[in-house]
Amino acid sequence: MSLDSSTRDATLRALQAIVGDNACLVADADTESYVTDYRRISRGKASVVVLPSSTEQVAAVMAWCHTHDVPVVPQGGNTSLMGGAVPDTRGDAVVLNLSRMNRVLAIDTVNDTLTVQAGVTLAAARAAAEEGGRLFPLRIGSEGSCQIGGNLSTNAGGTAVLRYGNMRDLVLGIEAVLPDGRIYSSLRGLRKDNTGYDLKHLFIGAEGTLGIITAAVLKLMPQPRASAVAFVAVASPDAAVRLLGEAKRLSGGAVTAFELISGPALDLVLDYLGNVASPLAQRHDWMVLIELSSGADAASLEATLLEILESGYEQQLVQDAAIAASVADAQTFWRIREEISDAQTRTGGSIKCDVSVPLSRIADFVDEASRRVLELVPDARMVIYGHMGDGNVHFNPLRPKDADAKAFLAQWYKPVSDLVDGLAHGEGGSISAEHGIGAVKRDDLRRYKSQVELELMWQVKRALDPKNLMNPGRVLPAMGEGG
Ligand code: 2HG
Ligand code: ZN
Repeated sequence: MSLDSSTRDATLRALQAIVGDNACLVADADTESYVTDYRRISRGKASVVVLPSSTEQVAAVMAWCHTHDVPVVPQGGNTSLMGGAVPDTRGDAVVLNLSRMNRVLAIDTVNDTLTVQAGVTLAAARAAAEEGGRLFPLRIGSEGSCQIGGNLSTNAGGTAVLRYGNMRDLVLGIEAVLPDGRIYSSLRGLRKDNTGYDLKHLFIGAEGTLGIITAAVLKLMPQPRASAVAFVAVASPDAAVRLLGEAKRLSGGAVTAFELISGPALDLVLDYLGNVASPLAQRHDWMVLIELSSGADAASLEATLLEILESGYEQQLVQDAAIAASVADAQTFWRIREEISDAQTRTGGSIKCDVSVPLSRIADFVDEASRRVLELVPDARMVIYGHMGDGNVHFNPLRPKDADAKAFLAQWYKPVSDLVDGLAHGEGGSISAEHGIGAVKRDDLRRYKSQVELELMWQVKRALDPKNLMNPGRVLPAMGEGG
């Protein structure tokens, strides 16, 4: 069903009265970037894109949409990889984008908290923390565009989860507008509060299907005094896991990041970056990027890193290593790691599987899944990388160089992702470790969640959003009876 023009006009007029004419977009040229997803895979339609500037405006928009049965798609920086932040093609939904709600509201360096509106970018939140002499530790490649509201709605992870946890672990309270316009708030900055259900967790990771997060109180951490970074060639995924064990043991908890990079992943990103050289003299099948950080001074932290690498050499886990000798070196190592995703997007034809298994199973999983995928598609480039320290890898087989991207995906996307997801599930793992479900993985949930889990998800959904207006068609698979 597409929206008739009188309904659209009525919606536009009502929203303009709430947020002002300039904060409502309808022309195709103006709405294009709000209805197209980050990977340019799905392009939907919106009746209106609305950009409120306060929680009260969000509440008024939601109340109006609720009364008039208009679906709402909440949107932050629109960097989702799963198509969860753009509307479908029906054209009846309002996209509610939070970019204008980008104020840092308060920093409390005694309570170690930062209170922000949802449209503050992750980079801006990190900068505000730094200005106050603190660290906000969430770290993901899209930090310049992604927003705190989206980070919360997807329970974002990234490269520092090993040390600091996911977004869910980094928040003390939120404010959210419910589908009917009521405002829920737990913006109190409490580290202890056992007064019944912790309702904020319903909205975190819900991808905007239960309400819209409009503000949050984030936890701040002490800034580490020093960090030390190494780019290390390892003998195998198993060697990587054992090296991580050594690093944890010898550093006493200073391992901040432990990222796996396969040979083909490094080839791809170096090709994409053009002017950046590999930190290592030779090509290797497997590498890890290790970062330590702590309250120790730089010299002792580097000594610890050396000790870890030496122990790795002795046990034949490590084949070669480059230690960053400067901040610029460390930035280059990290750039190489962080640009792999964009290198894939630009190349086209990559099958993205964002899987996690218990750390104790990850090495076997990577070996087995690689073997099985190569049996199926012998010339696929095995771009495998990511947060090995969390048991989470981006297992993203890429089309052979001379294959057409579209044809490759049409033929192999489903068989390969079903194979990889199935293996991860068989190891007690997850088919979406950190990217969420959105539209892309929605129907797969039916296979990987139990009936009880799916029923509970729908029961929560119906309790909060009985009209099914919030980000409809996302996250929850339709269920035979009553879904
Ligand atoms: C990363 O770790 C991101 O770089 C993106 O989670 C991963 O594009 C991907 O598959
Ligand atoms: Zn990742």
